[in-house]
Amino acid sequence: MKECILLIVKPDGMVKGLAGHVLRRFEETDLRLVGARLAKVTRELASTHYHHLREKPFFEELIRFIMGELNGGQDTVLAFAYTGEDAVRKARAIAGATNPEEADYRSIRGSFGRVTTKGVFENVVHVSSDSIEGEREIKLWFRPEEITADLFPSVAADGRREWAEPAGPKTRTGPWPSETP
Ligand code: DAT
Ligand code: MG
Repeated sequence: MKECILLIVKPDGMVKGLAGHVLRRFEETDLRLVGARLAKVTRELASTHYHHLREKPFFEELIRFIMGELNGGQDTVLAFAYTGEDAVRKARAIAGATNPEEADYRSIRGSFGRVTTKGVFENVVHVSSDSIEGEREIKLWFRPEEITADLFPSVAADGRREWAEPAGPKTRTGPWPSETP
């Protein structure tokens, strides 16, 4: 099945100089690159991106990590959108398991990730967990004009384009933070 995923080179990957390596690994697949952006990670973007983990004990550290606060204030990350057959399985195989200590040592996380003494997984890359999350995340990180393929419907609004269904499929995992009372 054709799927879409968001790939992020996280702050630890950026400071370790791994952006080129990550891109190279993805270039070796048959996945099609349809979006690329250097993005500043604000608290709002971070907590919306990880909203499904907001009840977890490690949530605050995770937000600080993706904002670059644990990596010398590295607050920009590289975000890429890919599409292709079986994209989630292919991309997550390159990334490796969530916990770098459990990841295959040939994967990016297994090769370059680490678990800090505070228990934060500095795991170099983010890859969407499934195609529903892939759609939600690409719409969160990219505007329609920044995506070079016709992935999802968009509408004209105030002279620019916006995603027709910005929150993605209705089956998304839980409400947005702004919907929480
Ligand atoms: P993945 O990034 O593999 O999709 P996830 O969506 O479950 O994994 O979690 C998002 C991130 O949160 C993950 O990359 C690292 C962090 N994380 C997840 N579980 C954790 C745990 N038990 N302890 C510390 N960090 C964790
Ligand atoms: Mg995930």
